[in-house]
Amino acid sequence: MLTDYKNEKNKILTQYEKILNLPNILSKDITIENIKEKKKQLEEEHFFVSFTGQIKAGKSTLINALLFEEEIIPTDDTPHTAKITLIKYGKEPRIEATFYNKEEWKQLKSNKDFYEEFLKPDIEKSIGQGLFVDEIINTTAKIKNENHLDNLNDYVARYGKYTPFVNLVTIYHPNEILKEITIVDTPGTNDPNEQRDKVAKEWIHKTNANIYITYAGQAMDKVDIDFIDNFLLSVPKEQKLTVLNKIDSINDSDGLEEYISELLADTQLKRREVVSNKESLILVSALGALIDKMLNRKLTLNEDLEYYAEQLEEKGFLEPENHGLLRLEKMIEKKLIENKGKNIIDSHSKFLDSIFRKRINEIEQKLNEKKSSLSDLMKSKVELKNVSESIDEIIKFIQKEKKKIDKNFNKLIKSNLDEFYLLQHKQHKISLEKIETEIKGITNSSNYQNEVEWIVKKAIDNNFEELRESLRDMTDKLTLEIQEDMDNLKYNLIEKDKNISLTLTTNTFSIYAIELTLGMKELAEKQFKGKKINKLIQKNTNSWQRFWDTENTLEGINSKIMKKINNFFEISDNNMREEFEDKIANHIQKNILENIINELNETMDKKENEIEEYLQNESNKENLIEEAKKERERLETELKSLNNSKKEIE
Ligand SMILES: Nc1nc2c(ncn2[C@@H]2O[C@H](COP(=O)(O)OP(=O)(O)OP(=O)(O)O)[C@@H](O)[C@H]2O)c(=O)[nH]1
Ligand SMILES: [Mg+2]
Repeated sequence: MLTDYKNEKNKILTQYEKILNLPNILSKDITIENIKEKKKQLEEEHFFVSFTGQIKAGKSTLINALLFEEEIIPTDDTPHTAKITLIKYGKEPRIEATFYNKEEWKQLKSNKDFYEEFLKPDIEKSIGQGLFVDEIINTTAKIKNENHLDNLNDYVARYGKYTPFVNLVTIYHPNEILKEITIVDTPGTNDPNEQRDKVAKEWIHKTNANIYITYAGQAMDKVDIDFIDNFLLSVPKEQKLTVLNKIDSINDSDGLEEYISELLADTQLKRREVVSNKESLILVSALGALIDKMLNRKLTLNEDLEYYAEQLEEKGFLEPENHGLLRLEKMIEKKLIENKGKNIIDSHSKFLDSIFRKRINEIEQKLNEKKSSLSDLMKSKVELKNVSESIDEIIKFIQKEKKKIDKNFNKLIKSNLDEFYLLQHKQHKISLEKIETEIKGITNSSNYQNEVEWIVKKAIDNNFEELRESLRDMTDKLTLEIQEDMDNLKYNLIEKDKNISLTLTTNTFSIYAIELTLGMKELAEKQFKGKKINKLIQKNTNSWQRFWDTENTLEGINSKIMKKINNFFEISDNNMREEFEDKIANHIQKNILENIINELNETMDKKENEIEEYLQNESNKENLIEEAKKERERLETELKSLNNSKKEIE
């Protein structure tokens, strides 16, 4: 019955072995220790089958019949099994008792009611037998071994010498079935001792399968129903059996039939799927089975058993077909062990599968990430190329603009100055006409020189005042025009690249223009006091003075001096033109154009650096792309080899 399971188990163990030798099999969630641990779990796998039920149902008797074929674990009319008892495979029979450690003991004693009612009387009995608590309860759990089973009573039975201090008892026994299952005998669950009840119930959850024992005469009363509701409803059908014990206690077979029919008809039980049909209820006489086995082994029966043997023999319950143990054995194998085996095999197969699945998923995920990062890299490489091209374009644009600005400014200056000179010329003409009229009006020859001087000086002053006005107009206009040019440039550049920031301001020129116009007055004085016009008047009027009265040539003298003055104005016009041109052009060149060019150069430098950076990035990107491609190939190979290993192992 176990061969299938064994074959499957060995197959999985070999698979574990192979997997442990595979490179690259470990994923984030599965470590080598996990796999080893799982393998060990399977190697040592035991099915824990717990025997549960009310007190006196016959759990211990049934285990004795099933495993030991003699009375090994204590049974009695009074509640007897006081501790959880594990029965495991061992070459030689022995007992291993684990006592409570200090911490556990303290906790146990902290339940005052339990202590007063159960623990204290038991401890006192133990002390009466010469035991010292401090000797047994230590900081770490103490394990006591006995290399025979004779003194089992001392550990598990009520009033056993060590029983109050025992946490768990393990019996080792050479029965072959124990190689496959570990039996757990539990204290009766309707024990008034709550503490013991709790421990028994906890163990039901730790075990892989459960055999619930109820007994004829009192089967499936409220205690049973409560127990089933609380602990057995969640256990899958394949992992539980229900045993009806003590069938010998019902007098005739008709009575038994009737009793079972009643149980089957019970709606409460039906609803709980505890006994759905005859087969689901295993009928046994544990006592009959035990005695049968003992007699077969030719063991001597004690007085009690001798008494029961007589009665049971009379009723036929020493016959295997009547005491039903064989039926129970078969059911344990067929229903629990085989199913459980399947469950265990399934769970390990699933784990094996998950080892591959997780790793394969991991690699596939990495591969997908690589693929998408690769396509991102490609995309960004194209983007980079676009960016660098657009920067290139900006640089070219700036270079063109630089040339344009230079040319434009010169044109602007020239056209504005031309306009200004035209005005100046007109103004001179007006001044000269005024001078001429006034000179003609001079009647007194003795004061001629002074008069002329005064007239000319006044005209020059006046002239400069007028010129200052038009100079201011001209510079204002020029400022506006330059600013407009620069604003256009700024706008065009920002259109091309939002990150470009330029100041490009004409402020220095507007301030300079005010200075320039203020300086005009000074210039006028310099023109006059610089003695050029002054001397000219003196020199000419001096020699003409002599002819004033005699020749009456005033008209001639006036026209002569006017010619000189005209001439002077023309020369000074030209000088001034040169000076202005120089000053304005110089200032614009130095303070505005240079600034603009500098700013543009800086922007260009920045952009050139950006291009350099992008080019650098681009070559980095190339490298990254190469790396990503290699990694993609590597992952693809790994995936292939993993899939191959998976097929091979299966
Ligand atoms: N007539 C009869 N008596 C049985 C049968 N099985 C067990 N008994 C008796 O029932 C009493 C209790 O049996 P145990 O095996 O100690 O029952 P248990 O379920 O282990 O009880 P606790 O450990 O106290 O929970 C003992 O006196 C047994 O001899 C049976 O099949 N027929
Ligand atoms: Mg018992």
